[in-house]
Amino acid sequence: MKIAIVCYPTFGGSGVVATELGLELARRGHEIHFITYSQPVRLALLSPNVHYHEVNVPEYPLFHYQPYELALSSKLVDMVKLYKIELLHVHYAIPHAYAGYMAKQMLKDEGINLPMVTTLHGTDITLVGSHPFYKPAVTFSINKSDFVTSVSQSLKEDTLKLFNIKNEIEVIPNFIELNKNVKDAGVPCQRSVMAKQEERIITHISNFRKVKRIPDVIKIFYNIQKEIPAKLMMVGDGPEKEKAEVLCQELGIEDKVIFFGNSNEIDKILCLTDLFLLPSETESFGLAALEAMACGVPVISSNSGGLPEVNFEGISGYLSNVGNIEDMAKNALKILKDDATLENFKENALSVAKQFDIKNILPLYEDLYQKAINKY
Ligand code: GMT
Repeated sequence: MKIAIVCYPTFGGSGVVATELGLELARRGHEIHFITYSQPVRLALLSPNVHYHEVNVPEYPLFHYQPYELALSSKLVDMVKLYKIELLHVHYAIPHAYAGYMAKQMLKDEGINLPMVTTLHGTDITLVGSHPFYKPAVTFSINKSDFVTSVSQSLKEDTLKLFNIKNEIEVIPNFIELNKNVKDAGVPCQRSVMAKQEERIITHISNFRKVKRIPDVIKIFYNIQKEIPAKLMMVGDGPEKEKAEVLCQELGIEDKVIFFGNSNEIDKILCLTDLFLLPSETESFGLAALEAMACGVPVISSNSGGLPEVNFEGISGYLSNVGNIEDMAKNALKILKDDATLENFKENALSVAKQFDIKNILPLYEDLYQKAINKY
């Protein structure tokens, strides 16, 4: 199939899922066209099956806001005609499903039917999309998509609660490419560079937005390091990062916390990690937790949104109510207290991650694409 994928090219989970999906589809022989405003961060190599088309928005002083949706829908029309693209898959409803629908209509005018699949990722529904300023447009674009998927059952339920949806929503969970982590590639985990032999290594990876509850991450770690020797690795960048650095200083733990910024080498960090923290306010799925588990890292998370669908209580880690940092620290210590318990949780985290192997999930998208193409 010839498929156009529209996504955010940044470090966010939706862009990562879209990119990894496109790359695996290309490996399976499909022709993939990424259409977005810059090359997706996980898209290192282009190949005959993987194309990238940049959306440019010309600056004009009259515009207070530059019209990205307009440029995106025009680019979609041009690329669909040029490459004879058969299907459009948009990730994140705002504004991608809206621009996709406009492209569909423009193409229809020229006698071309372009089926559109929209994947809902989380904040496009729970945080941004349900804002009254966006709600009518988001409802419209979801209802006008040919097929709609959500990355968890919890997100599906939230969508049905928040919007007046007439379309079916199919749950297709996020996935992970196993056997790609550095241990399997024979690259040694350089643990000794990061911590002393006796220290446990704890990691958090995110976009450091409010929804991630970054101060909770620091406070959970603060409680852990009072009991056992430990280091915290904070990976990513965003609005809450500076405050987190200040909090570490106030708590006197700045020498135990390393801030990395955004990284393209997540696997190298996860392979030397003992425990992953994700105490988010809400998380439609929690891809970062799954990526950790795929590297054999147990997870301490909140129990909100889709997290219970990914992190299994007492097996791959533990889940607590949002904000209950005492419980999260207590559970972390339960996992970290001795080598045998930690080893057990590490093995279990990996086996749970295996359920989300891309090999199991990708055929669900392929079947849906075929249904969408057959619709016309
Ligand atoms: O994690 C974020 O805030 C970024 C956001 C995105 O759309 O890039 O992530 C959402 O989509 C991910 C991929 O489907 C999910 O794993 C995240 O749970 C979801 N984030 C939230 O719901 C807060």
